[in-house]
Amino acid sequence: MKYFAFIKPLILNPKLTNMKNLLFIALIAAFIAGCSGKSTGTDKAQATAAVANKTVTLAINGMTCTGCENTIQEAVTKIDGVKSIKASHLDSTAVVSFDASKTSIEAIGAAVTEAGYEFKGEKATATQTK
Ligand SMILES: [Cu+2]
Repeated sequence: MKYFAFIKPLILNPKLTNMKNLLFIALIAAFIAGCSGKSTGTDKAQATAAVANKTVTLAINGMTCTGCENTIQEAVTKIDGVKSIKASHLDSTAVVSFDASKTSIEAIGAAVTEAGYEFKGEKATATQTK
């Protein structure tokens, strides 16, 4: 808890302990919590391989920040058969691993479009994993 060590003197200093500072501390805590809980989609990648796993890089336009990445990751993760997704607003891509017997690039693209971004199709060659 290195964050707590930083916050502790702020809490213990009586001069600083007023409502404004408590609010400030709460905002810092919320910010830290928000940043560390970011990579939800990628954790699924560890659950290894069913039958027809496929990993593709998709081209997606319209992402401007990590919030956009999260929006797309959440939308695509909901699709049955999607194993993992890592979106990058810097590259305008999303690397998606999915079970091709359960879903398709088309279905993933539809979810991206529905989330409000421009799906530009597959970018790199598909990798077949067993
Ligand atoms: Cu954004």
